[in-house]
Amino acid sequence: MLRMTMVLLGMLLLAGGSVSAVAASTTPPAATVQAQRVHVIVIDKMQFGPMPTDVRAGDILEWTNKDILEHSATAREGSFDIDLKPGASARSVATAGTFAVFCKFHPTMTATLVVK
Ligand SMILES: [Cu+2]
Repeated sequence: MLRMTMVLLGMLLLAGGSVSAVAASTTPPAATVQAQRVHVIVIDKMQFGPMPTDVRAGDILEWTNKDILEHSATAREGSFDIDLKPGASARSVATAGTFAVFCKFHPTMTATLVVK
């Protein structure tokens, strides 16, 4: 009976050890976690506001339309096309490249977005 108790105790200890090892391995190392930054781009008075100059791939772009007209943030090569009702905001995830951006409804509204 004592022998059986010792075996069970040993199994419990092994189980406990493996559980804590799993928990430790699922915690990502701090160095691999990179902050996802948010860049706000304001559309106002029929113009795209200043484009952020420090956007990295994976960052969030938040497009905000302050006008009383509907606008869009549309990439000329087609990689994104975001409709923005008056007063609306929408988010997209930046991908690397240089993008000619325009508004579908007012094609004279243009901007250049650079993502590193
Ligand atoms: Cu527009």
